[in-house]
Amino acid sequence: MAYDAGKPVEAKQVLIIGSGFAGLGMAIKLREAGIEDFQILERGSDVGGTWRDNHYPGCACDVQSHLYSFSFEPNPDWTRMFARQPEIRAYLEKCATKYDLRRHIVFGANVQNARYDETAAMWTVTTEDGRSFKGSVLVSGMGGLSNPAMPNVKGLEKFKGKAFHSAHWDHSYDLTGKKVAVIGTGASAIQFVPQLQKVAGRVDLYQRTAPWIMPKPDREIGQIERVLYRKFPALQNAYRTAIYWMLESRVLGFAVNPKLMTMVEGIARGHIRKQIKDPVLRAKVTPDYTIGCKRILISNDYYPALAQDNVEVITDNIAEVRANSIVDGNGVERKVDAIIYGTGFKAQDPMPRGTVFGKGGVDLLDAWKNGPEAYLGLSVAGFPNFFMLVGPNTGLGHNSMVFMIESQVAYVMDALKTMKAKKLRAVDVKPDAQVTFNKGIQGQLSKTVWTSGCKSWYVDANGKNTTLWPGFTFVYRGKTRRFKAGQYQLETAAAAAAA
Ligand code: N01
Repeated sequence: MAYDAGKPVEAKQVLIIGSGFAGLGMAIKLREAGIEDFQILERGSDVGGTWRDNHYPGCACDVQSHLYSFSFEPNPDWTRMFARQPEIRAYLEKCATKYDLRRHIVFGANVQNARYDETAAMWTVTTEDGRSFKGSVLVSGMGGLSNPAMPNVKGLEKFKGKAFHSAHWDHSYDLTGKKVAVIGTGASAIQFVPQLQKVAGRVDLYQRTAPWIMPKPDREIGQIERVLYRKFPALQNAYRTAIYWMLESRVLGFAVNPKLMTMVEGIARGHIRKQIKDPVLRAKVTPDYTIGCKRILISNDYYPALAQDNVEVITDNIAEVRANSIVDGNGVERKVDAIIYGTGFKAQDPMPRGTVFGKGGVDLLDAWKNGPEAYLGLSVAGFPNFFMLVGPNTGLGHNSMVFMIESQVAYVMDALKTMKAKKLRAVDVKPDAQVTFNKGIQGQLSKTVWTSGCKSWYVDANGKNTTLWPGFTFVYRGKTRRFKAGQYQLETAAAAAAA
């Protein structure tokens, strides 16, 4: 969408930040409801969010694509059970085109801050390049994992070779024959290390904590199967439903009875035994915490890659990075041409201080002194007309985030409907509703495998889990089906006019 700097800012009914699954899903439902008065602010130059930004070799989804897609927009053309990044990105681009969303998107709009004006009941969003946008309702579709985290390692800035984060993969740098250090062994690293191993001269893989890895039930989806899905959408839908329930059943182990994880751990141990023969390497890659405490990963090619001669798994901490080498905790120095950070994202700090200001100019981070929290993961007291998609405690370790996003979008849609019907100009969740909701969440979380004693990005420095939904996703769907007007302070347009 063209932006005319000379034009006065026109207030929209809804401003959306981000055009990944969340932002696009929100926009599609707005258009379906006949609401055209909205704008999407996107920092990149195209849609896709995390699936546009992450394009490292081997990048793929670890949730089956029949389920990791919008329920209202099935894709019979998925070529694999677990689609790879280019296909998922293309799917999102196709959604943007099909639902004619691009004319609502302002690309290159990197949000610097958003401020709520109580007098006007209006959000003003300012972008890094000084532009302003206004909207009565602000929907954040920024995602929980969009800002890369860098490791805190001595001497990092002294490194003279090539260095990049997996979320900013530099494809122009030829890794062929190079000595490459990889820091981190999370979901991203286990996908790119097998690709890297094939071309690099040597890979030094710095592992701080071994991840639990299960076999990946991936396969190609052949032409005939795809034709069948196209001809009989009910077939694909039935498959989607079956996958949903299969994944949902995993909550029983994660959150209901963590003892059930012992069986899962057995499968993961078998996976190591089958794919790695060297007992020393086996010992290095075998985790020492309950499976599920950190995100369970899936891969068929990671362990075989580690077993190759040009890969070394280093479990000693990194003591120091020098101009052309890395020194480990044992004092061993290894020369490297490049460092790739597979060190994940700032999941605990979804946004920096100075980004969102609510009533009275309060910074969201000051409202979150005890860590991020929101009512239903969507609304924060003191931040009227602000809805967070993929907000606090709505992440998943067991099922498709797209399911959660669709639940949240439905809630926001019902909020807009309610606001219109009751002629409300502002809705602000009541502080006690937020407190009660979060007490319940934290109570449930305390009994789950995620608090069984490991260190993960699910929990903050104080051991509080601010990222995951503690149970069944259908329970969340039920809670978000209707906007809970009774839990909000409602400000009518008439009362505001009379004041
Ligand atoms: O990041 P991570 P990621 N020294 O946080 C290590 C999603 N995702 O980018 O475990 C040494 O999982 C850190 O070590 P430790 C998915 O939700 C989805 O891989 O903290 N190591 C860990 O090994 C996923 O969970 C898909 O001890 C350091 C690694 O870096 C999330 O994104 C695909 C270190 C970070 O792992 C993040 O995944 C990919 C240090 N100083 C990602 N600091 C799908 O398929 C950190 N580490 C949908």
